[in-house]
Amino acid sequence: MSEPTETIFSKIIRKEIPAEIVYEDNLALAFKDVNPQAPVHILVIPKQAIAKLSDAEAPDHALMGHLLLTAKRVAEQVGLTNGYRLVINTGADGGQTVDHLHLHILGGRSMGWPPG
Ligand code: DGP
Repeated sequence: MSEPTETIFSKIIRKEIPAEIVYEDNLALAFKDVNPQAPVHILVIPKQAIAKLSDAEAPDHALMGHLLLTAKRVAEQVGLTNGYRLVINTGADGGQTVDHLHLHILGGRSMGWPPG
């Protein structure tokens, strides 16, 4: 398991740099992706600095569930009634570029499969 590190998302959580926040509670934050890959592209992150999904452990069980339900709630909030895709890029082969666990909510268009 890697040590949690300071990332750009840590600064967004602390409101040290701006982000278009669409939802916040004591455990999670959701904000628009700066480089959207779909008409709606929102990131849901834990406030706790878990670097990646493969670092999550049994004590994070409830938090992981909270993140999924938060993604569902945010998707409803922004009107993705026709469906959406959730993506968790994990590690180098997963294409993860920011070492703070995040769920991508992608919507507003029909998604292809398989992903690249
Ligand atoms: P990933 O490849 O799964 O690690 O995705 C990281 C995402 O984070 C990528 O889609 C772009 C987004 N991102 C990176 N830096 C910032 C930032 O400073 N602000 C916002 N809103 N999004 C960012």
